[in-house]
Amino acid sequence: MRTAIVAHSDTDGICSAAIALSRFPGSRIFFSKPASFLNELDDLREESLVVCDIAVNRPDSAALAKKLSARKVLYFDHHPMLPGFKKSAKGVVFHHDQRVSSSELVYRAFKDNIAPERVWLALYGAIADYSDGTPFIEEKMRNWDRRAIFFEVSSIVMGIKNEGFSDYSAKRRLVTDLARGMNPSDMPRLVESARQAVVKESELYEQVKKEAASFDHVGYIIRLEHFGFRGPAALFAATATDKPLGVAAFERKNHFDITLRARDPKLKLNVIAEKAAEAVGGSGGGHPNAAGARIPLSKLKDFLKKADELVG
Ligand SMILES: [Mn+2]
Repeated sequence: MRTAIVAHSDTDGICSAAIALSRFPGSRIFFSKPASFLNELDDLREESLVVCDIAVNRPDSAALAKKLSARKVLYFDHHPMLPGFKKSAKGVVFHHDQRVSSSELVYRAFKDNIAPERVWLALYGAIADYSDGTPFIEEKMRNWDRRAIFFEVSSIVMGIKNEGFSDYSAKRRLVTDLARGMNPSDMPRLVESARQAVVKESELYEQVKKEAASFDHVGYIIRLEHFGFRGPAALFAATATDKPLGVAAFERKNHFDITLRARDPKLKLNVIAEKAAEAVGGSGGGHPNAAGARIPLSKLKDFLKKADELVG
């Protein structure tokens, strides 16, 4: 049976896909997003699917459950999932745990059938997704030089922020090479790309330091150029204004794309993003420590005020 691997295109998704490809060599690799996954499924002719790190989009969940039930599917995810989804997607095998990265979930499922060194991919994906504090990952980290592991993680996390590695075909090549046992630092030009991204990120900090504004509890920055640095932009907005919550708002054609990060680990950013966005007619969500929202263009101030209230 032919297998397709469908993954989120961030480092956790790439590492998840590479572990899955080690398990099912020859599979085709696709990248997708929650909002487009339902439609993109129609382009896949494979009967068997391994889905990695793709959150279920709430409005699509019933239709998605139905489409997935018609195939043989292994679904690995760590995003919040509607309780009814797992039941209605009959026959789909779920590996779902919000406390761990997708890479950890995929590795644990396939570890007995792949090279033992593929555990590195689980470590890279987990660290990239800020999910390396789990008992499983902590135990595995003890076997290796954590400084070398972090070098590899930085090479891929920062490297894919630049053009040349940010498109799907470049990422598909990374998945293939990682599945063959190459490390991020072995990939031609990836380390140099990561270095350039680090330079851009420090320029970004200088810009945020100059331009960030704030409410009582929220530092924010709008109209930044580097869309690929949303997380750091939001975090730097909090740091530069000395506030617990940071927001970066990117103006798109018809809406603002908002990213939230916090310096205070107690803040539940997915809850803040969802409530503040819904209060202004938008939508939001994500993880407790990394969240985002999409809101109407005219509602930025209202969104920020609401987020400010929710923190205070
Ligand atoms: Mn993930």
